[in-house]
This record gives sequence, C-alpha cells and structure tokens, in this order.
Amino acid sequence: MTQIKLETGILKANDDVASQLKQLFQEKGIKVINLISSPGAGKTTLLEHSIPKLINKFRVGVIEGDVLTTRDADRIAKLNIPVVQIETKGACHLDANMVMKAVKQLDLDNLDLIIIENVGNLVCPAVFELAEDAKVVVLSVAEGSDKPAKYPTVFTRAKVCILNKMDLLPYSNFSLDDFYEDLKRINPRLKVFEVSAIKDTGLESWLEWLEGMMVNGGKKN
Ligand SMILES: Nc1nc2c(ncn2[C@@H]2O[C@H](COP(=O)(O)OP(=O)(O)OP(=O)(O)O)[C@@H](O)[C@H]2O)c(=O)[nH]1
Ligand SMILES: [Mg+2]
Repeated sequence: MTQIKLETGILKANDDVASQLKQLFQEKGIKVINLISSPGAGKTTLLEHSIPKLINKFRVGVIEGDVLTTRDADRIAKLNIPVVQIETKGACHLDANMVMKAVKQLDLDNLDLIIIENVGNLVCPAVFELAEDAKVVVLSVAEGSDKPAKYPTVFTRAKVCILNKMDLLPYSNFSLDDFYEDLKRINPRLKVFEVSAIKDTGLESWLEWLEGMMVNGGKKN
C-alpha cells in the first residue's frame, strides 16, 4: 500500500513540473516529441537521418537522455543543431525536472521543435510525462514481434511507432502479422512507420507525420 502511495506521489510531483513545462512550450510555440525505446533500437540513428531533412523547415533542438556519457549528444552535435545531454547517473528514465534544467540551456526563442531522446528503456519512460505533444516509440525488428504485448503501456500511450531495422527482417523471426494483430488490440490508433534508419529508407511517411504535427499541433494526426 505504502509503495503505491509513494509511486503516485512521485508521478504527481512529475506532472506538476510537466505542467509548468507545457505552459513554457506553449508560450514559446514549441512542439515536443518524447522518443522512447529499449537500448539500441535506433533512436539516435533515426534522429541522425531525420533531422537533416527537417532543418530547412523547422528550427530543431535535441535533449539527449542517457545513464552515462555524452556520446549521443556528440553524434547529434555533428548536425550543427542545439543539443543538451542529460546524464541520469543511474536513473532509467528522464523526468520533468531533468528536462526543465535542460531547457534552460536552450534558446527557446529560436526553436520550433524539441526532440527528447529518452533513456533506453521500454518501461519507465512510458509513465513520466515530459510535456510532450507526442510519445514516439521505436521498436527494432531484432527485438521480436511480441514486445507490444509484453510492454503495452508505451504502445498504448504513444501516437507513433517507428518499426526500425526493417533491413534485418529477412534475418529475424519477427512476425509482422503477429505485431499488427497485437497492436489492433493494444492501440488501434497507433500509426506505424516501417523504416530502416541506417539505410535511410521509409522515412518519408514518418517525416510527413512530423510535419503534420508541427502544423496541426498533433490534434488531427
Ligand atoms: N541494421 C540496422 N542497424 C541499425 C539501424 N538503426 C540503427 N542501427 C544500429 O543499431 C545500433 C544502435 O543504434 P542507436 O541509434 O545508437 O540506438 P539508440 O536507441 O539510440 O541506443 P541508446 O541510446 O543506447 O538507447 C547501432 O549500431 C546502429 O548503427 C537500422 O535501421 N538497421
Ligand atoms: Mg541513443
């Protein structure tokens, strides 16, 4: 019982800071994406291949969340866009307080979109709101088609699923049929884009969705 109360308290405290962040983002006219996946599903690679196609239309900044190292921020910095690395030093997810600190290092008057790459984990990041307009979950085919059924929360709360590493499909036992069948039950509204981030294939529909979200504020898509 005590444990449940503590958890509720932590999430409530997080939601309070997330509300302040939401107001700040609205005042500045900034849209926010919270990118979630298990370690290594391809979040940073997706950003490396998506951002160059976005920066002629939108001013993009990235907040990188990792347990340790600035390696992902170093990769994103090569795109010559603003990036802030949060090292959680052990925590398995980002929370709104960490994001509040990170946004203070960004020039919010000169940004249209902030993409937050969460810590690699399919469980905890799903429940900590970061004032995002949309959660985007990345699943790679190498992880197996049973993941939505086994870790449903993130797939329920996300608006988009990037099914990545499609180039590895012939070498895996990932069943597209099982995957889509489970999603019909878990979240029939989830938009799925099949891509290979590293090969730069299938990204057009995902980028189109992103542009739609920028224009419509995520309400219509
Ligand atoms: N074959 C294949 N490999 C990929 C693809 N996308 C990413 N990778 C590889 O997968 C590994 C992990 O990619 P990252 O982009 O670092 O994954 P991540 O989700 O950001 O990882 P964390 O930040 O550690 O959680 C790297 O070796 C990438 O080169 C893809 O579409 N196909
Ligand atoms: Mg990464």
